[in-house]
Amino acid sequence: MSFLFPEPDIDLPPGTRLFRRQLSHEAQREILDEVARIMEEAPPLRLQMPTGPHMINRLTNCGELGWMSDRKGYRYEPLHPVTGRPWPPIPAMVRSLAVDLARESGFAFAPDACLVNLYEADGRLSLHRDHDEADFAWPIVSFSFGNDAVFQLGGLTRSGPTQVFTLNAGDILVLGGESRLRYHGVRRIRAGTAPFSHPVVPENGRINLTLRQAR
Ligand code: MD6
Ligand code: FE
Repeated sequence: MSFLFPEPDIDLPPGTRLFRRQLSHEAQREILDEVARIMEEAPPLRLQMPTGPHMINRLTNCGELGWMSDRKGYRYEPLHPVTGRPWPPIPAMVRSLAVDLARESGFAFAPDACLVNLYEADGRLSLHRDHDEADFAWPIVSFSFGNDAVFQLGGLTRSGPTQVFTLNAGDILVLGGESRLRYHGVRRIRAGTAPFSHPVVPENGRINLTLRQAR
């Protein structure tokens, strides 16, 4: 397949690849239609963190495994905690694009989990590392929809220097190799920046899909 914008427009550390505006509006709409079906089958949840408070953003999952959090900790589970049903499959187009862009970035990848993050207008995600997966040789590939996110990419320690850049609708971000365990987060959502509206994207909000290989 061909990549529309293979060169990053900012300096990124090794292992981080940003494929800007990789998805056409038509492709974004198709994927958001799939997200609507996923949300019907696997209703979004506002999860509790192991430390007690609830997360700001609601989330759901698709794939064989779904990322979960409650008082018992962070983990991957094969069943939705409320419906008891398996998570719906990862949309084929999303999965194959993620595998292709991971390979293009130098990483073998067989995603079995996809986290769907739903940001309202005041949504954000504090600085974190994704470290509940079995092998950090596998990258994480993330897709952005709706309004822009002000994304923060930090270092390998929480206090390391951070770089701030925008994730636009249609952008695909790969964190692998020496960037796999970099701290990162979403500072805020920029209202009024979505390229189009879609019933599944919250007003002035954003949707993010992150594909992982958990096992
Ligand atoms: C987000 N992304 O973009 C949150 N994690 O809403 C992530 O937490 C993330 O974009 C691992 C790898 C890429 C990511
Ligand atoms: Fe993350």
